[in-house]
Amino acid sequence: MPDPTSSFAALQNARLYGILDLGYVLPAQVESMTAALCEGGVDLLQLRAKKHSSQEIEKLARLMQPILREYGVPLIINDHLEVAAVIGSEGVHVGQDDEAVAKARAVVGQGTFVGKSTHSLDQAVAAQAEGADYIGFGPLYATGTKPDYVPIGIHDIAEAHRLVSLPIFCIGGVNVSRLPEIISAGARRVVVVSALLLAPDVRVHVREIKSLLP
Ligand code: TZP
Ligand code: MG
Repeated sequence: MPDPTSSFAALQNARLYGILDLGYVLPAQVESMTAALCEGGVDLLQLRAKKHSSQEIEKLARLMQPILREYGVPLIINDHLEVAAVIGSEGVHVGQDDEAVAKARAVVGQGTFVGKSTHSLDQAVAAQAEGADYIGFGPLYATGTKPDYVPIGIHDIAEAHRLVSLPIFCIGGVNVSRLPEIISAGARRVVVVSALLLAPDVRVHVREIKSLLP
């Protein structure tokens, strides 16, 4: 059972949100990658697996949990609400085509935070009205991690922060070389997937990205 007080506080304080995406990481590497991301200093970590069964995702999530707990990093399960409920993850993440926030909350319980992907200002405002605890905002740039989505660019980031008081995690093609323009555009929090998972030294790369965030 997660401690909601500390996991909601961790969400508020989070700047760098990592995603352990099984499109980039083999199941056998899940524990070592989790440890590397935590040692580097990710503030939140999502398990995202578009091609794996619920059983496999549950098994991998349970391997991640003791490592994440040691570092005080909340675990967020993508899509699989029942897995999140069964393992007691700190958070769950839904997309525009997934269950509504209220339905997600009914499955996972009040103590688990619910995040939602948004791809426009209208969707960002709607996600806040729907009761999400945080939003992803993007993809800012074209990205192989979510290849079917049209990038939204960085020009709406500042307006999103004026309209939405929830934590906003800018996502999609975020990397070290783009961070300065993303931050100048108003971003305070980011999600980084492939740039971290494919880095030659994951720990060093996490530290570098964190040092560049405001
Ligand atoms: N949602 C919007 S973009 C994206 C998701 C899950 C993928 C971001 O991955 P990357 O590799 O950091 O571009
Ligand atoms: Mg989804």
